[in-house]
Amino acid sequence: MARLVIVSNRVPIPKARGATAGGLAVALRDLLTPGTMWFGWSGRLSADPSLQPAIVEARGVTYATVDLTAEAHRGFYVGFANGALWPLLHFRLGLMHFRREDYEGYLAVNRAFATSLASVLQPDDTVWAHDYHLIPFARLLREQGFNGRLGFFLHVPFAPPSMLEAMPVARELVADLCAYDLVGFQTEEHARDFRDCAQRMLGAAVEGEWIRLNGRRLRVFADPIGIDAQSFAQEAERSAGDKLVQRVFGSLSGRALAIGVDRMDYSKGLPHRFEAFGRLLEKHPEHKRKIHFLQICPRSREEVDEYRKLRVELDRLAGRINGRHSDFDWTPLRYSTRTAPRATLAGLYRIGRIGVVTPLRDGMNLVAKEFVAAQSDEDPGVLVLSQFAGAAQELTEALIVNPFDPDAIADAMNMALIMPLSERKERHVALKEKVMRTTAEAYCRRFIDALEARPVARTAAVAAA
Ligand code: GDG
Repeated sequence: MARLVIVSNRVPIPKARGATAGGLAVALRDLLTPGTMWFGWSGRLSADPSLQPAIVEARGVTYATVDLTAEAHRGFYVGFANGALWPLLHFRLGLMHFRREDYEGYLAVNRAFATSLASVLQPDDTVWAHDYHLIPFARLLREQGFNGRLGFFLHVPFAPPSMLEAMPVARELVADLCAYDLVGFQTEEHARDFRDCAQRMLGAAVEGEWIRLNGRRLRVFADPIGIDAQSFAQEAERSAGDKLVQRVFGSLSGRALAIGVDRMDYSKGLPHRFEAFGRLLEKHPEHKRKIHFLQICPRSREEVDEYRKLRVELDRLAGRINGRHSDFDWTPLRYSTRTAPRATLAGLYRIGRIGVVTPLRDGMNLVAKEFVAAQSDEDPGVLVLSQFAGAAQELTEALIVNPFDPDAIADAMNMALIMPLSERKERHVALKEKVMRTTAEAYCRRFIDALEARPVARTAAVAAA
């Protein structure tokens, strides 16, 4: 059987120090069977990195990584990927800082990755690249002589042509994505936006899910990501009894817990959410002293200016809300920038009466699915979910809100607090059924099956191997 090679910006080598709380490692866990390779950046900066990847074997999986220079990392990761592409794809044109030299750096790192991977690739390998860091990767790997199957999945949203055109190299990016054999998006809306871009910017022909361009055909489809719902539900049930979770439970003294869990990122709508919680206490003073809001938001990408500014803003907002509403023995908003262990997180969701997931724009949002999976069937909490999270396409029984409207979020939180048990159960049964069905395993299987359905036309060896 052909080997699967996963490519992503960061490689989560087991037990690596400083592993981040990102969703990718969790989502792809099922693919990490013996024989698989995972290739990408080591997370290390060095002055003169070798293109020969460093190899670590763990449980039959090969982790192949390369270092980057500080300068390459700055242009590729801080500058172009997170300073230009991320804001663009999250509809934040005002935060998009495009610099041509960053784009050149982005291409250079993709080229270095392609050269490096080609040196360890076999001709019949199947390559699956992940996310906006690797848009030009397929074209550059093809230039190295690789003719095997190449798939790409975008974890974040895509933009319609009118928005994407603000990016000076939009055409190049769309053309580069067309060099893959299969391109997956979180929702049909994002897939359609991409097909529209290919049609409008490149004159590609679109037939259903297929794009025809320069004599090639590629498939562009929606493959919503999920979680390992069964094991997460078990983890939540187990962890609800953990010491730390019990300490939090005890500290509630019978009050309801509203919980939010997000990387500290401006796409997650945290200031609006804090504002909404303040509004809830103003508009519905009957909930005062009866609710605690816990926001867990591990710090993220602090090398990018906007993320540092967000932290300052959240500190200010949390101080204002607590200053205005707290009592000597009640602090309404608790907010922690520490990363919680996964088991603790699962237990905290389970004791949550409301899960507040209100990103301004999000590819999917796994927290919404985790919150649902963690609930008890007898006394389930209520999910308040942004209409602009990909998850809202599936989780329609949540209380769906416009995340730009703090009053609407406050009203939904009020509704969640007063919702009768029978309605909470009814919504939960429907949501849980979906989360249990659209798992990470189903997501991976759909993508790999679609990729392997593509015939390998040419069998030329990898030139650089
Ligand atoms: C991108 C897309 C898409 C968070 N804090 C802690 C912690 N987390 C975990 C959550 C969840 C994951 O991180 C975050 O996943 P999200 O989906 O919510 O968001 P992104 O990181 O922005 O992920 C997103 C995703 O890719 C997958 O395709 O859904 O739209 O933006 O699993 O639980 N985990 C632990 N401690 C924390 O403090 N252990």
